[in-house]
Amino acid sequence: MDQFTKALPKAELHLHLAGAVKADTFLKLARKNGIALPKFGEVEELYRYDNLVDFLQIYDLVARSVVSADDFHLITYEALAHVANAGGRYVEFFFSPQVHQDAGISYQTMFSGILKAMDDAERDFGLVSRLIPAINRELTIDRAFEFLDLVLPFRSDKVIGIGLDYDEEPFPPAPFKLVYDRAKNAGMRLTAHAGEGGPAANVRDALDLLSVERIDHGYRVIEDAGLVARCIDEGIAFTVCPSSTVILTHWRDLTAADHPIRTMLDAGLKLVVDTDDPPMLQTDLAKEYRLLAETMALDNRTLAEFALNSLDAAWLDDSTKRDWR
Ligand code: ES4
Ligand code: ZN
Repeated sequence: MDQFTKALPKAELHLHLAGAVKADTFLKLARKNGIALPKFGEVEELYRYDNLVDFLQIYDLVARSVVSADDFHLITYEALAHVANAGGRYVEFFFSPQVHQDAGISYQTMFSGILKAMDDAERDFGLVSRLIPAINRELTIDRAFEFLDLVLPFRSDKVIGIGLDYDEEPFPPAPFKLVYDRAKNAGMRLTAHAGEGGPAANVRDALDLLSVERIDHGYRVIEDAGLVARCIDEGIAFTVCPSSTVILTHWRDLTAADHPIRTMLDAGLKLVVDTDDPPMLQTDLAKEYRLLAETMALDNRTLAEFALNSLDAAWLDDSTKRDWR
């Protein structure tokens, strides 16, 4: 099983860069850049939380420990090495420019370090990657438009889309409609976190108002049978993150008959298995496949189906996808 899940050619489509910083790298950067940390006895205690709000506080602290272009290069290169090690063949990953901006970092600094590491990772371990700057939905709509002003000049074959993340429960997708319209007109691909903390209506609004091409998490889609049928019909992919549900949501038991990932799978939705924040959730891509297989008694055929879905939902051109199969 270990060999099989690792060897499966998988695409990772839902990973946050600051959530992919190893604890010892976080400590090293925080020390170097004079970032004060809460008092901890052990390194392992840094990444301990049991809900999204507490998680996001540490996530922001990790992000604020990243200062120079070299720091951005380091965390990106390590994150991509980690994906490659778990058998990832292609990755589209999020990063949160606004938190770095608020720490006084320029967009040029962020993008230069990240983009160089993407090139280096492709050269060193053949891992192709694409970047998705994501809007922090907890900030204002004005800040989201400012995000576009600062991000769109970096749009390229590597910077291919935008996302919407942070705490969905108090911050639904609908107010971001005009922001997404503008990103789409500028040629950006579109995705958003929806239906994790918020209701099925947020999944529908992400599709209808934001025009997203896929949904990150999306668990609460199962509360609306009509919407489930529509998503199947339209082939909408959901990037689900098993460990993330166990640690950051109230769906803590993957063996439960009513875990939303189980229900989504049984309903016939197109699922892509992803990590969200690998070191911060003590996981990697192969481990997430394995975890689902073990807790939900899935066969290798189903795991291979997830891997095919990951390629299918990737924002790659069709000829690249054909070469890959
Ligand atoms: C995040 Cl909503 C959410 N979940 C996990 N990691 C994140 N990073 C930023 N937003
Ligand atoms: Zn996420």
